[in-house]
Amino acid sequence: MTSLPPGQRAIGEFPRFGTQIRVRPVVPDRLVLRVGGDVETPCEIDFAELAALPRVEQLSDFHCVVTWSRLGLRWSGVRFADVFERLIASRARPRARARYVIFRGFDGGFFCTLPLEDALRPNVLLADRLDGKPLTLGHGAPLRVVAPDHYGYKSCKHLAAIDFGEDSIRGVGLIQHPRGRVAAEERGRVLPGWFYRVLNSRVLLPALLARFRKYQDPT
Ligand SMILES: Nc1nc2c(c(=O)[nH]1)N[C@H]1C(S)=C(S)[C@@H](COP(=O)(O)O)O[C@H]1N2
Ligand SMILES: [Mo]
Repeated sequence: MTSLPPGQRAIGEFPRFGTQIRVRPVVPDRLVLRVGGDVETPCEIDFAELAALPRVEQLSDFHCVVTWSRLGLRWSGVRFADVFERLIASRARPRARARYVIFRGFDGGFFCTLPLEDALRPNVLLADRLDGKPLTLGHGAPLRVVAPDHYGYKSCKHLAAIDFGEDSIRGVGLIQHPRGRVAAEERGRVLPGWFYRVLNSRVLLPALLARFRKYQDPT
């Protein structure tokens, strides 16, 4: 929380952002997480079961790959590690070769991958509150991933499903880095971090921030 990671700049606001700008997320009637992919038993986790896990509150910074950062957000929710260990591991039984988690949102097919090892870090949350209030639709209601050590595109909003698999499932194609750690500037697949840094900050940042400021409320 003290200094910014390489190539990032702090902004005062926390804008709604992402790839699904034009999609109006529709919250499903039944609040469940579907668990599937390379598992022994695909299953569902009811949101009520999440509510029985220990609640945590966490202050963390948020770093979007296009180079804006928002410092000191106060999230609350449950740890993904608790969800995995207490609900997913015994019920779904992911296969040992499935080293990646794929998080899927219900806004038009958004998904992202994280190595399971990274997703199990204690600061990776499934959050339902931000700065003391229920998550807004713009910021990923009813439940979103928060992975502060990874670029924002790993923090899947509107979480609907958790699949297990391999890195061959490639998120946003060429763009998404399989790991996406901020400290290592793993901004994108194939090209080095500095290349995406320059491209993103000069081209994507101004264009996307301007557009998203118009679409803060997706309702
Ligand atoms: N479901 C979903 N999750 C998503 C996105 C999205 O478009 N859809 N965009 C990602 C990107 S690129 C960023 S920077 C953050 C933005 O989160 P925010 O809108 O709460 O600022 O969400 C990430 N998670
Ligand atoms: Mo982002």
